[in-house]
Amino acid sequence: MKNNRKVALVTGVTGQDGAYLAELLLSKGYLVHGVKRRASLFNTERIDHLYQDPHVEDPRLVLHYGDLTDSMNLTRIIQETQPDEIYNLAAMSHVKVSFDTPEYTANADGIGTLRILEAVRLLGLEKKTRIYQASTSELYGLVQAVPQSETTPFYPRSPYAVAKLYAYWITVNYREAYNMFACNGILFNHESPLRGETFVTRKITRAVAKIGLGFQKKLYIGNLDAKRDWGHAKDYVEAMYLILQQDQPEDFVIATGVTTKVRDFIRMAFSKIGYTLRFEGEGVNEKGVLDEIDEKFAKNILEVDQLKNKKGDVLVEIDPRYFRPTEVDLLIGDATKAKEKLGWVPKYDLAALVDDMMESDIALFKRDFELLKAGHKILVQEE
Ligand code: NDP
Ligand code: GDR
Repeated sequence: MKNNRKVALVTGVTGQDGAYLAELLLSKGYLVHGVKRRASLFNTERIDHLYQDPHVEDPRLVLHYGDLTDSMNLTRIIQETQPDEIYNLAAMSHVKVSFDTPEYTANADGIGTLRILEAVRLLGLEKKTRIYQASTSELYGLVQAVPQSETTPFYPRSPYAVAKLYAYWITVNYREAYNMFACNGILFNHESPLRGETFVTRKITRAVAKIGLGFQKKLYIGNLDAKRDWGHAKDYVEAMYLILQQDQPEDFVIATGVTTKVRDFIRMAFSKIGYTLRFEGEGVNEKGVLDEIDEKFAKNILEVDQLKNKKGDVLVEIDPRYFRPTEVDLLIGDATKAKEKLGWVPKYDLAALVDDMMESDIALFKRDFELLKAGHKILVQEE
């Protein structure tokens, strides 16, 4: 604590959750230290609104160059900052990419967590510093039981999830072995206007916003039938904070308890630009309402490859390059423990999340459209 201010160290501060969490902690009066990787560009877009000139007296947000793969660097930062709380959010967080970079993912996401725990222990900070580990619903992987809670067995299905499994258990082990206040938040998917552009929800809202504005013709997508429990990142960083404010260190599932297919997220996003998306093979009942899609037929859609809107344009096309070698078919979380013990109450449901993301992406591309009209060359890159 400095000037009676609590000190937090946030790894992954340039990411979606890091940005929302830093904002939350600053609003609570914390001094926030963020670990940022060196990149050839600034790469601070998500936290630029929080930026403070490092030359000001008593800054409240301080960035440090660092990397989860560098033990000495992490140890030095922890020694210098003497944090009351560490939020370990840094990770190679893309499940599909982890199949391409499995060793790196294991190093950063798995051993990276060990490096932090061990640094805290070696520095003799285990009684002072509380640690939050960003665990994930990907741990559940191949469905063992639903809804998934703190007691559901894990069965990871990707190099990412296997690395996070190590991180989960080493966090539990350090808590039990050294009495450290180290906790896992097992967070289900959470999204926002700050979500990385290659995760499915943001990819969809960007594409749909651009299709609506006439910038893009089609959305290329992978598995339409995966089911995810999607919440809003703003709600989820509140839970991270609450987990570290408890009397006892414990692990918590954070989820909405509602699961939705990728195809239905697409449908909701298109409805925001006034399109009723009809998936190939879907009928319309006598009230003009789309029939529920038949599960057997849904499988065929992957072969048919096309989804059509009412005018018959193909707006969404399956591209197998987005399939994963092993998929997680169904996630639906049970956050009863978090609701009861943390008093955690999410403010956003899925409809409000889609609204927020669509409004933000439509505004973003309208601005790009103005720039184009004014003669600026802009590159809007998609996967
Ligand atoms: P992002 O991908 O948006 O952010 C990841 C952050 O980690 C970025 O700041 C990134 O830096 C940083 N990072 C990546 N590799 C390293 C490294 N080797 N050393 C230091 N920093 C690194 O992820 P989210 O914000 O969505 O997620 C935060 C955490 O929560 C992650 O650990 C993720 O695995 C986990 N999680 C996320 C969920 C979600 O639905 N969002 C659900 C459950 C868990 P850079 O900007 O330089 O790339
Ligand atoms: P996920 O998120 O793998 O659940 O991991 P992602 O948004 O990448 O995928 C969700 C589901 O959508 C399917 N899908 C596609 N996914 C992507 N990225 N791109 C596509 O074109 C596409 N088409 C279909 C996927 O197959 C999958 O079933 C996220 C990350 O934030 C992790 O870090 C975090 O741990 C988990 O959420 C909880």
